Amino acid sequence: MPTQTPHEPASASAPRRVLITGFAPFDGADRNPSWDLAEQLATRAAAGELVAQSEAESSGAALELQTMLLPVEFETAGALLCTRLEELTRAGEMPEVVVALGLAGGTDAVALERVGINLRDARIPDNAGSQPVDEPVRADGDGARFATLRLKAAHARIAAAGIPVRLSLSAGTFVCNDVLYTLMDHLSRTGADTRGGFVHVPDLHAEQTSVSLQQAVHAVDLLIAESLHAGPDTAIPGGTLH
Ligand code: PCA
Repeated sequence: MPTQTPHEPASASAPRRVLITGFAPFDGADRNPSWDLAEQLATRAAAGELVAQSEAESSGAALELQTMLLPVEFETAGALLCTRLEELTRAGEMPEVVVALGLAGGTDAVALERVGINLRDARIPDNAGSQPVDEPVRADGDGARFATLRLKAAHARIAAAGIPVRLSLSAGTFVCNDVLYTLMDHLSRTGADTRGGFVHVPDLHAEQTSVSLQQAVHAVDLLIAESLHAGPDTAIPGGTLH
């Protein structure tokens, strides 16, 4: 009889696949907490410690979490993610959930991004020296693409865990917005049965950070757990008046 690790489910049903992306450092920084967060999630998954795992395993399936490091470059970040998704599709290993992570310096809460817009307007050059101003992400694309993660259900759960969190209506106009727009555009055009979205985190390594790395790990874990559930998001008010 083959030996089983404690984290392997008893049944042989297909794994629940999740892809997490994080970014390389940019703007002169020597690290990007979004990548540290992705790596922490992978470490915790390997140890069988994620809430998303215990919820997936209760339905008899293992959770398989992959990570991918993205460059902070307009021309390559979204394209590399799409190429990876195409490869996974060909291999029959398309993830059910894709969560892209990025740093939003100077913020004080985990931001669950609701929308990517078809606009590039860079205040600083990206890591390839490119600084597009008022250009579309995709010339023939729709104006906006919406995240399909269960953001409101996740928001409620993350807030209940005491972690600073907000629903956000703008991921900015730099490379993070590009990746969110490109991801959702790809999923929509290919008709993939995959939920996708983006999370901005504060500088988790700052001395005075309002969100610790461990809190951010827990927040994204709860977002994954919620997003692996079938059905529409919870219909609770979460918009803004202005
Ligand atoms: N944050 C930037 C790009 C990479 C990152 O981590 C952004 O918010 O666009």
